Amino acid sequence: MTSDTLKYSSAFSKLTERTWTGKHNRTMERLVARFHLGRRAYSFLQSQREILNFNDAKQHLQISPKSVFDGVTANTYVEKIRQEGVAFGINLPAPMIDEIYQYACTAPCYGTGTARDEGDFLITEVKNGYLRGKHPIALAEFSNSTLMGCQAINNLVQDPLLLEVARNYLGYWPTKILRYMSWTLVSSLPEEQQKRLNEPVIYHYDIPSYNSVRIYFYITDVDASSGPHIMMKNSHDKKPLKMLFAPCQQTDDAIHNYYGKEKEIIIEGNRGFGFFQDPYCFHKATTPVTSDRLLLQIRYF
Ligand SMILES: O=C(O)CCC(=O)C(=O)O
Ligand SMILES: [Fe+2]
Repeated sequence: MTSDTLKYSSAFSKLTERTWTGKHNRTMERLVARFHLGRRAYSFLQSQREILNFNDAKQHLQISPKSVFDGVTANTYVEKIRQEGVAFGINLPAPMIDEIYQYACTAPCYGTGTARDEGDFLITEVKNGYLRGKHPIALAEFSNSTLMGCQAINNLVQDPLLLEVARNYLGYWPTKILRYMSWTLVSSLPEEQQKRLNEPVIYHYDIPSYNSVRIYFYITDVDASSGPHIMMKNSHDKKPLKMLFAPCQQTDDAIHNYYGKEKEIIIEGNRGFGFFQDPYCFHKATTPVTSDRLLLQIRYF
């Protein structure tokens, strides 16, 4: 063996060992998961690991006996996410929406920019785009641990239908699940400042892990003027090389020029409206003009 071959074979065995043992190497993860093929390879390795270790695969998950979503089957969503990077047609029951909304009004959240220095605050302390009258604010986020205090969200995390979609899309039972919720707030700040305070308003794709899928639920009504989520259909598995090797953020022009504006989906929906998404697609938030938007996400890894 030449010294180069030795180098490559040792790098490869390190990668497979890390993947199999679950040891974390973020740089490797970001490199591998950038590519559709890298994510598929990871899914394949995980699925093999499950076969060898069957009883353990979902031991860490608490799966409810009954889904809160009636009359829907997981594979319709899975196929759609594969084809387009997104799947619609799932709605939260009204009592759950109320419970999550109430929780968001009374649980601590945190801001970005100078608002971050204030630590935790309640959303009722934000008025006209300012926290406590001093700090401009465009995004307020809830941590996974804060959201663990909301029973409705915990029920969703254990929902068998959502877990089945995640399992069938990823090819293995999720090894980690995170809750995330955010308010995007009406703001009259200049666009550049909004981008600094709420970075997801810039087109981007996420590389949260070797593979991942998400469910999003609007908890407030969302129309074109109240901060709809926007994404580019099919971009989860179709990216030009120059975007794959560039930072994850792109300008609107670059995205529109490559994919075509007609492929862009502006996602509007009433409170309770849900959709699955592959986070490796190009997507972005928008700043609401008329009313604040509350969005819940469950992220499967
Ligand atoms: O708030 C949104 O609509 C998008 C958020 C986002 O890009 C993310 O959570 O990765
Ligand atoms: Fe994102």
